[in-house]
Amino acid sequence: MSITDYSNDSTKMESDYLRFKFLTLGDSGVGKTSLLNRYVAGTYNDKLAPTLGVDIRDKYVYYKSMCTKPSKLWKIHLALWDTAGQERLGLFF
Ligand SMILES: Nc1nc2c(ncn2[C@@H]2O[C@H](COP(=O)(O)OP(=O)(O)OP(=O)(O)O)[C@@H](O)[C@H]2O)c(=O)[nH]1
Ligand SMILES: [Mg+2]
Repeated sequence: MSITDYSNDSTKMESDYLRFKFLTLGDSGVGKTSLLNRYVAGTYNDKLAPTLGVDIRDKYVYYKSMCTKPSKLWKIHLALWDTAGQERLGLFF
């Protein structure tokens, strides 16, 4: 199995991609935004402001499945929803 980050591929066509939506849910300050920042951008900031409402991050990966012969390449678009943990800042939850 191999997963490759293709977020910077400017030639990508949205219709070619399988699309998945993920939501991070949890109390304020547990690290939801930090987790997504690390996964999407590889960064960490120890002075993050609380998230307001919902922040949607996108990540594009290629997944090479070896379960079939020949192997199959899946193009995947992850829509990562970062929600507000503080109830008063949440718009949807
Ligand atoms: N020590 C430590 N601190 C972390 C970790 N992840 C996040 N933090 C810190 O915890 C604080 C809150 O992190 P956030 O990622 O903003 O938390 P959040 O769940 O998105 O919070 P809300 O947006 O208010 O819901 C920040 O100051 C981060 O630097 C971790 O793995 N270890
Ligand atoms: Mg947050």
